Amino acid sequence: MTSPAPVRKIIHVDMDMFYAAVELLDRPDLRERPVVVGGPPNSRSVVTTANYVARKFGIRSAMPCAEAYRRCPTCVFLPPDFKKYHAVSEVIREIFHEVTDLVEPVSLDEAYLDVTANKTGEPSATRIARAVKKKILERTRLTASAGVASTMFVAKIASDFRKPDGLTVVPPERALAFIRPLPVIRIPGIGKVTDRHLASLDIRTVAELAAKTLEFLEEQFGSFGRYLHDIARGIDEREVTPVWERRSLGAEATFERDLTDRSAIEDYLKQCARRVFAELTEEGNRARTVTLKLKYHDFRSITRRRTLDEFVRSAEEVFALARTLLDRTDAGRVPVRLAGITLSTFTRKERRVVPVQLVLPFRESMEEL
Ligand code: TTP
Ligand code: MG
Repeated sequence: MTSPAPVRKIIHVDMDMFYAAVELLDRPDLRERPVVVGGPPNSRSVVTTANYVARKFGIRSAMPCAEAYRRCPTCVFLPPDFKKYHAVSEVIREIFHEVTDLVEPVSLDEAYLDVTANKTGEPSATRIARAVKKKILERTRLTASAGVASTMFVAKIASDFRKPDGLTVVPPERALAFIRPLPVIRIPGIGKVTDRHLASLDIRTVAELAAKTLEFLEEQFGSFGRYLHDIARGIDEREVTPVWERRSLGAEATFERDLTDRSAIEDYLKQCARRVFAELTEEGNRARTVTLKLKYHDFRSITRRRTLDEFVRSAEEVFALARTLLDRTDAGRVPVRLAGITLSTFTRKERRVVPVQLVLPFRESMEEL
């Protein structure tokens, strides 16, 4: 007989107002001011993030900068500098890997760590999380929030529970009590649309979701229904998957208002391309496939994809490809509510062993090794 797997100990770490916090390191004079990281207010770019002072005005990620300016004309707009975020991201990843190699980065500022067995000899995930936060503060002068739980989704919700500089620990026996009163929108993967759909069914809290049967949820939400059913019961068997096993990397945003102006969509895709390419490089990964995703105003989702023979080499190239893919959509004619870019068909740099004597036709298959 095999003994049951030990309860997992998962930490989710997420930096506080990441891009803004990094910018404020260089501009401490702006600490008490509302600050947005994004293009100038008279451009069509969107807010990447805002500091907590600006959030009091209702300013959020993916909101047009013009709208942010309307809400808060005294706001300071700083242009994003991905090199800086990249550098900080590297530092925090190093800290994570001092604890465990079971690290799954979600973006430059966010990762899951499975510390069930770890390199530190410390059995308490709470103490490890505290130590990680302390190291991050010491080495980057920035704060992070962390959540500790036995499943990935509860750890993620927990890290967001008390921000900034928070630490929320949810022991397995308290997980259900912790999630049940929460509004369903707090469940990772539930956006405004699903939230509205659930509200129309009188489901507003996780407890109300848990009262529904699997059949009912599958009927309403298709395959996503199974996820909702399990999550509401605290079930999440996903495992922390280190980056080299990851298959794709993407960024997307739902706009505040549907966009019909094609160049406004392009502006957002340009930001997206920079972000995903920075993260890809950060991971030491390379990608050959660029996928453009759009959701039209009527919630129709479409994807357009292109796989190259060579790796994409720059954010500019990712953007150029996304733009040609955009030509194959109705963008500009039909209002668009969401856009995003995903990179896939990865090969790790280190693993790309292409013997020089091989002639070109073999190259494709070799790159998959
Ligand atoms: P988040 O962790 O979602 O946000 P945040 O770190 O700014 O704030 P919080 O304290 O609530 O965690 O995203 C991390 C960074 O990713 C963020 O600083 C900017 C970037 N980003 C975008 O560029 N566009 C987006 O739509 C989102 C959500 C984030
Ligand atoms: Mg964050």
